[in-house]
Amino acid sequence: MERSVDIAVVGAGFAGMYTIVKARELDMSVRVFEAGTDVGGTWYWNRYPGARCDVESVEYSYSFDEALQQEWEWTERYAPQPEILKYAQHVADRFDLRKDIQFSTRVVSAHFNEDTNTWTVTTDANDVVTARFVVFATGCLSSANRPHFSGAESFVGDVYHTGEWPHDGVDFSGKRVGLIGTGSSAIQSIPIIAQNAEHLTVFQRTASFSVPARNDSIDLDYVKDVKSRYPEFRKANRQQTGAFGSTIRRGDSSALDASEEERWAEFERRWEEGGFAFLSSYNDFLLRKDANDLVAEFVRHKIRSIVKDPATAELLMPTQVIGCKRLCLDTGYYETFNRDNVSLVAVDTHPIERITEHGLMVNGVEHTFDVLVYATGFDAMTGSLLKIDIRGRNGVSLADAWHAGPVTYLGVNTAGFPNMFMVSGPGSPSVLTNMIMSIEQHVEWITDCIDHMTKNKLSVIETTEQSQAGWVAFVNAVADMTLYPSCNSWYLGANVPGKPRVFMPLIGFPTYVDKCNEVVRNGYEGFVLA
Ligand code: NA7
Repeated sequence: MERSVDIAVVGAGFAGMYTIVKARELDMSVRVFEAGTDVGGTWYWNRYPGARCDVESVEYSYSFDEALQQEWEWTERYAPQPEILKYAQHVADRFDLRKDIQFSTRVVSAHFNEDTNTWTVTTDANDVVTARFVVFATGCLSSANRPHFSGAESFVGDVYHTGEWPHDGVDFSGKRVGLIGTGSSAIQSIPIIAQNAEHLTVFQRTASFSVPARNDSIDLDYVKDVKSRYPEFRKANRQQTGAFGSTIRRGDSSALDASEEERWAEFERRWEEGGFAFLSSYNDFLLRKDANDLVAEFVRHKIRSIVKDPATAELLMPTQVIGCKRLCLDTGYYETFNRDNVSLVAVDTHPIERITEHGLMVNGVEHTFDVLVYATGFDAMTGSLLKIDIRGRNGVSLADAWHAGPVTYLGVNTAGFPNMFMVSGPGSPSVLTNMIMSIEQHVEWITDCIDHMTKNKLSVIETTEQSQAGWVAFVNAVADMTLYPSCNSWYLGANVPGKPRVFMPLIGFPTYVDKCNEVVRNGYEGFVLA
């Protein structure tokens, strides 16, 4: 392998893979480092039972190659993890991407050298590579959050984290399982683990809102229709706030303007339809608390009607604003609590005290099990970046530059870190969108920028403190117009103790794309090029 490349990339998920495609178009050398043994990123690691995408299959895929999108066949409305991983592997084969990827290699540091305007990237395999540009394609949900509980080492059984699941699966039959967390990963895996295990005890700190996914075999007539107009379909999706769901009927009036009967009938229809369409019946659920209360109450009513034991139903009742944490889509989640082999333990007012040899203690009571599953989520958006020793000008570390929370301009660059790009970084729409659409837009913007620099013989691009301060203020001002900041979500970093509380993603994909394009039209306004 070359010791010097044009572009060094960290991560071979969908972002890293597409960066190879674009770098080759520019005739630039590229080296991708990937900790896993194959491509796929998030979908390589998250192999827990029931893992599946919550964006529909025909949308959660690359759009950059017409032949690719025509030839690939999805089998379900929402693709399961193994199928998405196969898709990523298919793309790697089709475009011969693996020859530019070094697998089983974790990047440990990336330092900017001010004399040469290059980056030196080092890995745990003792590689030292010099690159003109470094692209962090490290993913938003890739750094597992493992809360520290005292006594954790004393537990004698097997321990798993949903985001780092063993490749050959886990057989829970005959086992008593304890599972911590009730976010999306838990809500997808609980129904399946419950079918397999002797007993499942779920430890819930905050009840989540979940609506039926209504996953099914894919509708082949729908696929045929989409494929007959794929570019147009993609364009329509890119015009949506979340870059997906152009086929969702979106109500354009306030929930408060409808009569109670109309509203209830509409909520019922959406509940039957399944998926994120549920929150699109009216236009103000994330803008007005009184509108939000109406739809939240409908879900609570559903929980009461599904869960037979009133005390369990009461515990499962979410109290926060619906949608301010990502809405979960499930298959039989609430129904699972009607099983005799499933119990629910609240750990909100009485948090988990400690882990013991055979279980864990809550409120002085020991709950015992053979296997412990952490479904405790991720150090989202910043975790994977801050695990790497990234140093920019004057040897300043990214961790120091971001000590009060991540600061970026457009979510692609941060002041003091020249020629460094982040794909779907904090401050970009990323996790609030169909990630693959966001990834394509970012990778294209970044590689166009690199092309511009090469053609104009420029060696350095970096944003300024002023540009990023303005951008962070803008991201927060947009969030503050909504109910998003009202609960303790990972969007705010609230799930990781000690993490600065800052709303990280930008709401509104189309406006963001317009802004990125305007920045380019104005000669990379907000950046300094030299
Ligand atoms: P989430 O959504 O962050 O869920 C993690 C869950 O773990 C959540 O219920 C947390 O409760 C719980 N948790 C975290 N730390 C603790 C401690 N210390 N004690 C008890 N419970 C804890 O992660 P997921 O993996 O489910 O989903 C992440 C995203 O992936 C999801 O939004 C989709 O976009 C796909 P909390 O709510 O913080 O009280």
